[in-house]
Formats: sequence, C-alpha cells, structure tokens
Amino acid sequence: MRALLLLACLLPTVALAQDVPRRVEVRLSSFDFTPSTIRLTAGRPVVLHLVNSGDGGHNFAAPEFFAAARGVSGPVERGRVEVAGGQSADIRLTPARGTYRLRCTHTLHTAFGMTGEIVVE
Ligand SMILES: [Cu+2]
Repeated sequence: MRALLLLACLLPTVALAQDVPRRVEVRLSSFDFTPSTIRLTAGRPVVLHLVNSGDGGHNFAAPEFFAAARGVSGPVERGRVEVAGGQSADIRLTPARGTYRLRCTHTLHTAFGMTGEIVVE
C-alpha cells in the first residue's frame, strides 16, 4: 500500500519532467558564440538562454532554424534575436531535425568570426 502511494506521488513528477524544457545557455561576446556548436534534440522543448556578456550589442541570427522550429516564443524577429550588451533573452521552442547556420548579422561581426552551428538530432 505504501509503495502504491509512493508511486502515485511520483508519477505526476515523472510526466512533468518530460514536459519541462531543457535550458541551454549560449553566450554572445565579441566575436564568439559559446558554445559555437549548439546540440539539441529534435522534438524536445528547449529554452535558449542567450546571454550577451559584452558591452556592445549582438544578435543570434538563425532564420532557417527558427522557421523550422515549432512553438517559438520570445523576442525573435525576422529569424533573429537582438541582445543588447549585458542583457539576456529567453527563447522557448521545439527544434526540428537539421543542421542550421548561426551568425551575428551586426556589421562585420560575421567577418570577425561570430558564427556557429545548431545541430538538431
Ligand atoms: Cu555580434
């Protein structure tokens, strides 16, 4: 009986754990994404926590990635997220399988190497 009660208490927790999105932090700085390769699981909800640790503004531009994802919520505009210096932004979505290009579209930042890749498997 006690085991049954324990199971009854645990079941909702297990169901909830699968729905809770995984949190993935990505740091933006001059001129890098850290990590530069972001690995996600297809169909598994995620919160991308974008942190700009620099003084200047950067963006997280991945239009194909956002277009393919489901349930995108957060400050995404035209496939990119602007993050001012010292600020952060949270984007919740469910990613679709694929390999997507990531870059910062601010003037010359891509040329300076501010690029990355999002791999969803
Ligand atoms: Cu930048």
